[in-house]
Amino acid sequence: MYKEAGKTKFQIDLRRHLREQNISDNLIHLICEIAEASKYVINAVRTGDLGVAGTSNLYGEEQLALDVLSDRILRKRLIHSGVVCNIASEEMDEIYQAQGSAEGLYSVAYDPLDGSSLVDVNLAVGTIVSIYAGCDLLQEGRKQVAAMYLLYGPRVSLVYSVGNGVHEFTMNQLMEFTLSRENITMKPSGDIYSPGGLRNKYTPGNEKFVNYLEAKGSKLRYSGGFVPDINQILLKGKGIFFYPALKDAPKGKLRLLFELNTMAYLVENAGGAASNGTMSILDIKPESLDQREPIYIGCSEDVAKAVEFLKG
Ligand code: AFP
Repeated sequence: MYKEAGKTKFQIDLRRHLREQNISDNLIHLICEIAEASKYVINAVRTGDLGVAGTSNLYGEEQLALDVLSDRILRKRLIHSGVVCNIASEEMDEIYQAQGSAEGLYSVAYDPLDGSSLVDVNLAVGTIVSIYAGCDLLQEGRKQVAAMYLLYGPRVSLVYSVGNGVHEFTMNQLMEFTLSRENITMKPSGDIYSPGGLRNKYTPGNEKFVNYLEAKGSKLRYSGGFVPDINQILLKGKGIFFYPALKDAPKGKLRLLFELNTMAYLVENAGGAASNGTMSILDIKPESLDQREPIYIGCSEDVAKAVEFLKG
């Protein structure tokens, strides 16, 4: 604790905050290792090659050099953490086994650099991480023991939950993460909307939902980066992000394991909701690593309204 300009401040760092949660030492170590790895990812984002890698990922999408490098940074750190069993990444074709099943280990699913195609135009991007106890990565999102993302914007922030509130940390000048917001909570309804996908490919229910949002005066806020778009809604505590099923993409675009489960866990823990239009994202039992789902995520009443329009 120190005094600055007459104010008393508590500089709580990530490790200290984690120690106050009722979680294992291994999980504390793992979350801190991911936070450490993010410092190298930021360096790659800020100074790395903007070209393509000449390879493609699990979805057949062309990988950027930054995707491949960020993936290597995260994976290496996870392997050396000594507390990880299985690792799945949006950038890898299959599960990587760091070590065999043993008591107290965790498995991790992550997107090392979500929104990487936005780096060349200097928009915000992020890292998205889901952590499960044991070696099974195809568990319902509700079974996550921790969810976190890192946002690389004008500032670097880390948002995490271990099921006991949602907390934001901001990187300081010493590159340490210190607590900036504790127990983030969302309002029941909001006035921001972030709609993914081409509108001329929307189904009638989605079209009606957008008309409803515009009629109620919601402002359009969409950057094309899932992490900054969700961060805005979560931290302002209001609004809805959706990437619906499209006429030519019945499962939408976003990935259940690498994008949706993490954000659904964080938003639900902040009092919001996340649905694929028929059920909670966190109750979906994944069938494969590359599963996609439509998503409506944000204030609970706004998500409920979307579901109502889809049924209608
Ligand atoms: P990239 O990683 O290929 O840039 O995709 C980013 C993303 O998965 C997610 O961050 C955005 O919410 C979504 O795609 C944006 O998709 P559209 O470009 O179709 O709006």
